[in-house]
Amino acid sequence: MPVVDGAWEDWLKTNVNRGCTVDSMIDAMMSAGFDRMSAGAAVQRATGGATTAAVKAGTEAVAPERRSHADALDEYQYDAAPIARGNVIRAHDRDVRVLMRCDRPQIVVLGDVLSAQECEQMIERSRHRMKRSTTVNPETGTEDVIRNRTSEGVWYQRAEDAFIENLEQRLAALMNWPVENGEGLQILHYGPTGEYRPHFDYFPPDQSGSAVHVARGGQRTATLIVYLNDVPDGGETIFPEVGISVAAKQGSGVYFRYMNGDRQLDPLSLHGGSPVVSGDKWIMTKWVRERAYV
Ligand code: PD2
Ligand code: ZN
Repeated sequence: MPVVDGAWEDWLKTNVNRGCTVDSMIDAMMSAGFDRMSAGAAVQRATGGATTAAVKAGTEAVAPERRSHADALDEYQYDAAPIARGNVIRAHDRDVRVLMRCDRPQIVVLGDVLSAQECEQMIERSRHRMKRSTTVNPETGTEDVIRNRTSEGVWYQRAEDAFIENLEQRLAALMNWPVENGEGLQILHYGPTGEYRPHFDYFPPDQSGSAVHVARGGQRTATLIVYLNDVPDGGETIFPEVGISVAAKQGSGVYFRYMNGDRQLDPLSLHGGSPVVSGDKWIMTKWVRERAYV
């Protein structure tokens, strides 16, 4: 069983501050190999003694900013996601297959988003540009290197060249969201044991550091992750609130949407990249905003 080391302490602190539920943090720790007793004890220490019952009841020991997140579990209203219906989606220059859909949270697993050649090309052109990944500090808004995210990455400018521009047009058609609302593509590489512990992709509205990000293009509304290689063991994208795990298969992808038309944010969209057990893992991520991202 793992131990609650400094990295786990950081993770617990970040997630308590972000308003995660006690249950979701215990589930995420159990998915990582802790037993229920140890996970419960660590979460209880980190929350200053809040019990599951206290969070669910919204009573004692739950700070208001944390309670608002627990309450949101009941309140998020699922409206229609923009991604097309049907089992095959025509996405600009390619037919993409729908492999699985989940309604709550809104997740669509997709096959054939990129060809094997496109995946290899994306990896090869990124390999020499990789830098250690950062995470947005919720208090300051700055990009910090933290132990919750052990990967290296590179950002591409939107429409940086014809190859990137074509992929962006395909992803925009697939997500049915304007190409100009997309952030630049990000390529991430995880080595053995590399992981991205459970988090939300949206900017937490109650954290001061979010304002600077939301000012440019608004809130993030949805994410599309495309797997650029097969990972022999580990490296799945996990949704611990609903027990879904998506295996990394070259060319496949996972779309998930977490902001509805009323600007509510879906707490069930908590997700992470589980540790790579063997081999390595390359992904391409597209985050999209409410408005044009310029
Ligand atoms: O690598 C992943 O599977 C993963 C999981 C969760 C990536 C991200 N989030 C992300 O890039 O936001
Ligand atoms: Zn994420």
